[in-house]
Amino acid sequence: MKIIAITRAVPAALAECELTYQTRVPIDVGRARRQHAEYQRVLQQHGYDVIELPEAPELADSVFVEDAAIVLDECAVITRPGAASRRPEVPTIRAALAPFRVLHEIREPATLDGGDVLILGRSIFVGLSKRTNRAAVEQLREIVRGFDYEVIPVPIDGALHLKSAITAAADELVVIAAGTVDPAVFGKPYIEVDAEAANMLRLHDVVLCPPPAAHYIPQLAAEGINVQVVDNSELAKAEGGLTCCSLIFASA
Ligand code: CIR
Repeated sequence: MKIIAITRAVPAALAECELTYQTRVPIDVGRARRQHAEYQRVLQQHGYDVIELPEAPELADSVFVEDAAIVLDECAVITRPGAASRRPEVPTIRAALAPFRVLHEIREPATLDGGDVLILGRSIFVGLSKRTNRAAVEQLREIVRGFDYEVIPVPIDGALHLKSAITAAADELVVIAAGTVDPAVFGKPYIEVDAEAANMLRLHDVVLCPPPAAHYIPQLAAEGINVQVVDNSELAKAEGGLTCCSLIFASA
């Protein structure tokens, strides 16, 4: 079995990205591209088959492929991103996933960003952010009916996406940006961290974390979690985290 990681090249228009909570600061696109190449290299180093989609130069947020789809073992759900500027990203993601999964679609009036969807076992948590609404929760519930998932809406506060604020660092440990969500929702042991440290990418053998999370490494190591720091500082200026830059799934 292969594990695929779909990514997309960093676009020339990155500096015109959507921003919700952060202030716009200059972004060095060249540096963002080098960091993104390193991110892809790390995925390959851990055995993932990286498929890089061609650059969409004018779609400023198109490197954040996570938001355009949710990939489950049983199917994939093509989203309708909450920011209208991001909807043109969807057709190429749909085409990229078509060889791998039966596809379903989130439709108007629903809006959903993949970054709001956290899957823990058979639970699909959906962040009710500025990008994702209750209609999306209902549509997702209907799509996965029959696959034995529970779809659970989660109010979030002060974070762009649910996964900006929460990472499942292990089956039994969630990492939460303090004050963003009610930890009780997940029914798991948790640790609270600074907002910029909470988005980590759990691979099968390691958890990739951004530089601001480095000082939590001893705490994570004490839980038996192997951590690797990956510098995504330029894309972080566009409010992107490590999960946002890939769609990871198993393929036959
Ligand atoms: C946006 O606001 O849509 C982008 N600038 C950042 C998207 C990051 N994606 C994610 O957290 N899943």
